[in-house]
Amino acid sequence: MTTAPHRPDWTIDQGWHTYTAADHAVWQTLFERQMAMLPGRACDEFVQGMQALPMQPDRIPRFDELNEALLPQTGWQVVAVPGLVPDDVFFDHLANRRFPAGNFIRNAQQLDYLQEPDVFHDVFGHVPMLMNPVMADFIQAYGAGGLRAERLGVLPLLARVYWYTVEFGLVRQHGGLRLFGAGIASSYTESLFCLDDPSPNRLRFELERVMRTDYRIDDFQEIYFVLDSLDDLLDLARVDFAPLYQRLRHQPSLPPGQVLPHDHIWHRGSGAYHHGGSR
Ligand code: HBI
Ligand code: FE
Repeated sequence: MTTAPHRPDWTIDQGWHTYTAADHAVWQTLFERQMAMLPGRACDEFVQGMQALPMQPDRIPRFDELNEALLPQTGWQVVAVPGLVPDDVFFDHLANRRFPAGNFIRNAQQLDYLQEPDVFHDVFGHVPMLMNPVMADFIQAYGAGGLRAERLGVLPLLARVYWYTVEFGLVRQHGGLRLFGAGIASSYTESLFCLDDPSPNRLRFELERVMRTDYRIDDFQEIYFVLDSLDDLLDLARVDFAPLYQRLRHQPSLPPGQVLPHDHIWHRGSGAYHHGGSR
C-alpha cells in the first residue's frame, strides 16, 4: 500500500505511455522466459487463456486491450492499482469481477523475487486463468466470501484457500501434475521448483486441511495442494464456510512442512530445500 488513493476504490490510470523502454524490456525478459518453460508445466486452461489474450513479448499489455478479450469471455476486467490495496477494497473489486492489477513493473535487478504484485504477476499470472469460466466464478465468490470472512474475523482461514489455489495451486492433468496458480506461473524459479524439485510436499487438495495450513510469503512453498480437476473449484465456490469457520477458528494452524496421517500424498517432500535434509 504505497501511495495514498485518489479514488475510494484505489484504481488509477494504467499510464501505459509512461512505461520506459527498460520497463518493456523487463516484461520481454520475463515473458519469453516463462513462455519457453511453461509448455508441459502450465495446465491446459492457462495455455488456452494466454492464447486468446493480446499479450505480446515485446511490450507490457494495455489493460484496455486485454479487457476487449476478457470482458466478452467471462465478464471480468482488469483495473489498475498502485500495488497492494486494503483487503476490503481488494475483495470488493473481485466480488464485482474487477481484477486489481499493479501498474508498475519490477526492475531488472528483481526479476525473480519481489514483495508487491506487479503487472507481470497480475497480468501474466492471473489474467489467463480469468478467461476460464470456472476460475472466473471462483474468484468472484472468493471476493464476496472475503468480505464476510473479514466481518467474522476469520479471514486468515479463507485466505489460505485463495493462496493454495489461485496463487499456488497445482492440478492433475495428463497423468501428471500441472501448475495453475499465478504466484507460480509468474515465477521462473518456482515453476521449476513446484513440479520438479523433490523437496516440497504435494498433497491432494482437501478443504479443511488447506484452511488449517500456514503458508510462506517469503520463499518457495513447502507444500502444494493438488486439485483432481479445475472443475473442483465449482463446488468450492458454493461451499457454506460458516460451519467450517466455527470448527476451525480456535484450532491451531499446521506448519506447511507437516504431513498428517489422513493426507493423500502425491509426493512426500524430502524437505531438503527448507530444512536441509529429509525428516
Ligand atoms: N491487493 N493489489 C492487491 N493484490 C492482491 O493480491 C491483494 C491485495 N490486497 C490484499 C490481498 N491481496 C490479500 O491480503 C487477500 O487475498 C487476503
Ligand atoms: Fe496474485
